[in-house]
Amino acid sequence: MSTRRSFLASAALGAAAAITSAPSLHAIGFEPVVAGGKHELPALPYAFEALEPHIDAQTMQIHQGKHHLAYVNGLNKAEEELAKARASGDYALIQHWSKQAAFHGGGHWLHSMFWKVMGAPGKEGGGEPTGDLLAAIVDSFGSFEAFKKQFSAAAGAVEGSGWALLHYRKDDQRLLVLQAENQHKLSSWGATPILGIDVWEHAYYLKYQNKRPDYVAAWWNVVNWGAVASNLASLR
Ligand code: MN3
Repeated sequence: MSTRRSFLASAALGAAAAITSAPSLHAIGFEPVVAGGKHELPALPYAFEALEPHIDAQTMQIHQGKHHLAYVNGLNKAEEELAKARASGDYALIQHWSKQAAFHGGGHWLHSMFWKVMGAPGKEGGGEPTGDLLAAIVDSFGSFEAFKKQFSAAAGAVEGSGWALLHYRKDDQRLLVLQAENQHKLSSWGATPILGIDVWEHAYYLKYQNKRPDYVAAWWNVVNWGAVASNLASLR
């Protein structure tokens, strides 16, 4: 290898290392993490084992490090291919890659939100919402218990892979419990998710196997209500 080539190779490696070893607060939540025009995997705001015993470390490791990463890579690939297809005017390919971008983009966005709205049980996670968030929940659902029931039922009833999501709709200032199939289907325009639970099997199967309701019941112990409240505040 020539000196110049080995310099370029090590510079490229250095750049890659710098990107992956530089987690920042911008990596979490609604703010997209983009470097050099590419989406990046956000850092988890806690350790893999932080959500134990409700969500096990191995599940978190695979979920964030493999599944979420695949959505990030899939979104980057779809956007690249979409640009090429648009340049060539191939509308069949534009259609194909648009669908891929919606699926992987949905996965990237929802997982970024999902990590942020959880926290260590007994610390950031668990308990009940307070303040403006609690008032909004009571306003829209009657009580916190009634909301929990609706949300758990929505999570249990997702057909196949998907999410239960609490949305805020600014137009009428209401909170809505909605489902998403896969990462993006059943979206409701004008409403933004502020809390969500991933009920794809990869989110719980290692620990809970087929018992999705047990996973949903345990998940309430790791909900970070402070993060949900700040998601709501950012939309008010
Ligand atoms: Mn997932």
